[in-house]
Amino acid sequence: MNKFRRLLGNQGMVVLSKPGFTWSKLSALLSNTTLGSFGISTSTNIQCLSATDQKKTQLTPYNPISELQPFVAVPIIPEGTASFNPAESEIKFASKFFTPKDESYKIKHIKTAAEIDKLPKYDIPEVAFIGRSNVGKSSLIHTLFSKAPITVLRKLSVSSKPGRTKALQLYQAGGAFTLVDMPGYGHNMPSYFVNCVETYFQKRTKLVRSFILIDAVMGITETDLIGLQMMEEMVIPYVLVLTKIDKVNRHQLVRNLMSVMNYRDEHSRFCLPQPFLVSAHSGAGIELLQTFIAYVTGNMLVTGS
Ligand SMILES: Nc1nc2c(ncn2[C@@H]2O[C@H](COP(=O)(O)OP(=O)(O)OP(=O)(O)O)[C@@H](O)[C@H]2O)c(=O)[nH]1
Ligand SMILES: [Mg+2]
Repeated sequence: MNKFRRLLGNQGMVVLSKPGFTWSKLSALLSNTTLGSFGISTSTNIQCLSATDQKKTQLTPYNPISELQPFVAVPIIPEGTASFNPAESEIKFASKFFTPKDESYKIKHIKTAAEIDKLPKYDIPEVAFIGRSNVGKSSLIHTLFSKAPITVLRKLSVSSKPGRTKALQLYQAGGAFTLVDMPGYGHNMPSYFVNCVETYFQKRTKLVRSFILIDAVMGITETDLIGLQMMEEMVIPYVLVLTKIDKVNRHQLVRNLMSVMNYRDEHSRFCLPQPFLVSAHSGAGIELLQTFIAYVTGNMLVTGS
């Protein structure tokens, strides 16, 4: 039976031990051929900050986690693990990858496809956004690319009704990377969804990281386990992103973030310890996520704090 279908019928969680994590361990793990195509891109066009850019400026409170940590008894990013904490100049630099310049660097929608064989073959790193229907995948990409031309943004259709995105949608930023918007799982899932998404993760060689979106209003639900267990079973490194943080008060956010941290600590092996908190509406956490995408796709180095 297809793995995804099996997961849909199996809401029990697989308990896996969590190894100690550091950025260097992750890089080593990712450069290991056993994970091959899911590693950090080895592209040679990594860009470095200029000498002026490199002058570290003070970090700004751009990361919603720093504002939340004082209200959470345990460290949100586990002790002994490095946090992704870029300097302000690095964040500014990363935003350029999400901004069209001229003919040489455009943000464009390049493909709609429900079958993996129809996707373009190229040497550009991809990151994929997955999550249950209505969690905010298309909205998040829309905000990441808010400076893209309106024709591109219109393609990123958003709806309060679940099941809006019906196929893989590829958005490319220059030759730097491609963001993949996926159909959501759960309510109204189209019949071809299982093959389309599962085959993508099995075969897409340029995928460097997956972002699993979790609704901050709800915390981790049974439907979210579909994607989470798929990543664990397929040995795909992924990052947890809490969406819609503008919709919750601090108390709810802490409670639902704890559900994400509990899942991470007890059931995940391939999840980055640091969750990202974002709002596609207020823009909170967006610049940090842009910087992480530019970094993980091998387009810039981040030395941070
Ligand atoms: N308040 C708030 N609402 C959001 C946010 N992100 C998305 N939404 C709303 O959530 C609903 C679903 O958003 P989509 O981006 O279409 O969700 P999706 O995950 O792409 O959904 P499917 O394509 O159906 O899988 C829309 O009504 C959005 O306006 C956010 O950060 N804050
Ligand atoms: Mg969508």
